Amino acid sequence: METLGLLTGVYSVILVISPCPSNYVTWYKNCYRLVSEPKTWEEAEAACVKEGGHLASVDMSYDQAFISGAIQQGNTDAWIGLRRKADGDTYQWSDGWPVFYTHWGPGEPTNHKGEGCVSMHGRSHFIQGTWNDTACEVTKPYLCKITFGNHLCNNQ
Ligand SMILES: [Ca+2]
Repeated sequence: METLGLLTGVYSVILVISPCPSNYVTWYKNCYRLVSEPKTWEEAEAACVKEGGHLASVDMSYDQAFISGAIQQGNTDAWIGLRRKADGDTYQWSDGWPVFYTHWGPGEPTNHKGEGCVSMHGRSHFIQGTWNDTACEVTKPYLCKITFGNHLCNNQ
């Protein structure tokens, strides 16, 4: 009974106080914000970390659908949190999630040298919502994600 009371209390707090900062959208225990000011991938990740999150990871297909919708609100491609590791072969999410799911565009990732950062195509692209590995130094809008209840995911 004590546990039930505690849980009821916790849920009440969640219902009353949104766990997301006011400029974020809440979806499935995560907060998302599309930032239109273009930054390089690393600057964008740093800006998201400053707000208590990371560039958005896409953990499953329903995340892909939501995140693609969020990015289509802007005009152009936007950075997500995927980056190729230094070994050149595998990718990792900046928030430490394992890479279970990918949604590469046709022929992607092209794996050109120096193009290890991943953006999602915006609505102006014919394959909107698909992923593209591109040069990390290019500046793009970006999507931050804060996972509430678990801010301790600062894996590198
Ligand atoms: Ca590419």
